[in-house]
Amino acid sequence: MTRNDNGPVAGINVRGATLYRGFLTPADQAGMVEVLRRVVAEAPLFSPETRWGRKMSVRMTSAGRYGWFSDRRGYRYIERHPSGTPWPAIPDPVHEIWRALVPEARPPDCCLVNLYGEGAKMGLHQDRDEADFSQPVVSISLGDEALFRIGTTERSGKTESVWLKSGDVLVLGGAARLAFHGIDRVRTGSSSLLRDGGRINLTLRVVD
Ligand code: MD3
Ligand code: FE
Repeated sequence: MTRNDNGPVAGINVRGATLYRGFLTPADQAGMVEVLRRVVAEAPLFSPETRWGRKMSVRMTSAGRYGWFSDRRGYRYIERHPSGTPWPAIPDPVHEIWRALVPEARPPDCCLVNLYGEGAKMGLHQDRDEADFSQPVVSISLGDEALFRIGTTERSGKTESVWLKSGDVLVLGGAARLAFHGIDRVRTGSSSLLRDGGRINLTLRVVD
């Protein structure tokens, strides 16, 4: 990653979250897609079911000690891909982004890879399956633009929407760590980063 050679970058505040626009250069983004292709080759994408038995529109896989999983038995972290093999290691360029933006945090032990194809979205939810909410979450956007919505720690709280673009990185710490958030829609064809189109989001978390 070459992005930080020019010194610190500024983030903008979106309801307590910090958005680093274009944190990754186009070359960084292309390199990231390369390493993610290797992750997906080892740990193929799958479509989890919600606890109500509905198939999620987002396809996903993970890297790191833990992977996020969901089925009728509920949401949880598991130490193996559904095929039974351990998750691949979190790629070095992903660790570099974490260290650059949240150097004081413990290293992430889960890198969730979400792939949004045409029509995929993610309903408003909180990330609260982790043990230590003092640790931040870092989210990396690649490919097509997505309309991201973030509110407060209450489901009915006021929300704010922002388009996340390829190369943007979002840091969720402090009160924003437990904010409700989701993806309302993806602008299909807005980026040519991914050969087959769509959007990838990497969500880095400390699970233990
Ligand atoms: C705000 N992913 O995987 S990224 C998720 O784009 C998830 O795939 C979305 O929400 C996506 O759980 C949103 C931005 C994001 C990620 C984690 C957060 C926002 C967050 C955790 C707390 C608050
Ligand atoms: Fe989330």
